Amino acid sequence: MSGFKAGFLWGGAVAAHQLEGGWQEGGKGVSVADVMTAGAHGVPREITNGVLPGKNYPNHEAIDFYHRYKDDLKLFAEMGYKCFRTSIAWTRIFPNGDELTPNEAGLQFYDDLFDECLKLGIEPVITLSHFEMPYHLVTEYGGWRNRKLIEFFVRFAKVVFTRYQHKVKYWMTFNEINNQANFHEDFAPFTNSGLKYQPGEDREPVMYQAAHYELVASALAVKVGHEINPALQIGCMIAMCPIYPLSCAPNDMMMAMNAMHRRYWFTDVHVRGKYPQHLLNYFERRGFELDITDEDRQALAEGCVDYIGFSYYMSFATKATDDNPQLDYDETTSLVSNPYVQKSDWGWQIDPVGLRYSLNWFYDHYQLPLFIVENGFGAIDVLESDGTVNDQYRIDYLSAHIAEMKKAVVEDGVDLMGYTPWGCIDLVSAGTGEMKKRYGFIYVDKDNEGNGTLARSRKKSFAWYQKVIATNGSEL
Ligand code: P53
Repeated sequence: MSGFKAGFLWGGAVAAHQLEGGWQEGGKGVSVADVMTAGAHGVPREITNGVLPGKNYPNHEAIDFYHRYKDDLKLFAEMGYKCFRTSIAWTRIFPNGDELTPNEAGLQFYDDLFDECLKLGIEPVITLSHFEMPYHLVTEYGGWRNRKLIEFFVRFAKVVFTRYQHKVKYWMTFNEINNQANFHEDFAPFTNSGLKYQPGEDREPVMYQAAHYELVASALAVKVGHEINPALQIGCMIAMCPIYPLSCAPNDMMMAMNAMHRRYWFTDVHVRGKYPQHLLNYFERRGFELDITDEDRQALAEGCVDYIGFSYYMSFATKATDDNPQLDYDETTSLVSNPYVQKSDWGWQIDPVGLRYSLNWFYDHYQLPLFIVENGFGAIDVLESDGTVNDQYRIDYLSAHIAEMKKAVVEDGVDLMGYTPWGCIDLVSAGTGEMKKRYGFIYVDKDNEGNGTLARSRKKSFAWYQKVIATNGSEL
């Protein structure tokens, strides 16, 4: 007995903008991902004003899944996937975001994609907004700082729930909605919310306002989704990096608690339909006056999610300092290196036990079913002359995480729906725009500059994961 329930959703996860390419095909509009250049570890991606000549925009072609998905899905089926998590590119359905009627060619593309999945016995798991909102909503409306976006998002959600309700049961609204807790950098505000800040602007209240509108939009989408079809399971999606105290000094512990409050209150609103008191007190102390109406409060209360989807890659650590008497958490300055764990080449702390801890943390707080919709190891792979990739380090990472996941289920009693490792086929990194930060079981021949044949080949981890699924997690 492996401990995972029958029908456990083993699979893999991707996002439209990171693999589809075809950025102008089928009437697709420009998304925020289409105006981001390639960066590297320590070199941020540039967000350009529209698509400029001579720049390298890795998402435009990505790995050309748009044309190759049938073959890629066959490889997923060969691994035994029960489900496949991807997103619907909002710009294929509403190219500018503010149209009244959807683009039929975009809708047809996802019909075909989902049909192909179902034919292979693979259940689609769909994110509505995964770092790829229409760029037009940024230039014309200022992104999610504008209340109008609620209406646009809910229209989009309604159209796709209605169209795909008999093909897609599992949905998530906003990918890693809490990334924007990291508001001092430009990446998360832009990818989460289409926010561009003015120089000197007080970023923090803008982030809270944008997140509020998204949470209202999410709640309205959950409500309308259940009205369209009560069988739909609609979840939230949280980037979980549990934050440990660097020591057991009481103030380090309080610092870690505050940090968790500041990074994970989003889940409280999604699950409980209201703001936690600590955050309302924080708004008051900081003098943030946000546009939160009674109607919004009602919407939040009526659109609670069915499950919690989350990503897990790493844990964080923090400590109290004398210059921070309120023990406020600032994601840019408050994190410290954890001396007990190793790091990836991109500085991500490798901590399998943190996954067990996270599963327990979520379940203790919310008692909702959990779905690990991302986990994985971004690494530099070497394609051998015989076409193989010996990615034992990826197998080591994933098997250690699955072993901890199993303890959370078997020993701790957590209700876990499924597990979809990130980037099950190599794709464009969200954070850096690189190809060389690879996560896949399937290698894609393409480099950071965009050269390569786009040919696919099975890595060593392919057969390993196939066996994991075949044995329902008994053999790691
Ligand atoms: P990349 C930061 C922290 C945790 C997860 O990330 C993150 C990020 C943003 O970089 O993103 C998620 O590609 C996200 C995916 C992304 C994946 O993790 O930067 O949902 O779109 O590709 C891995 O290595």
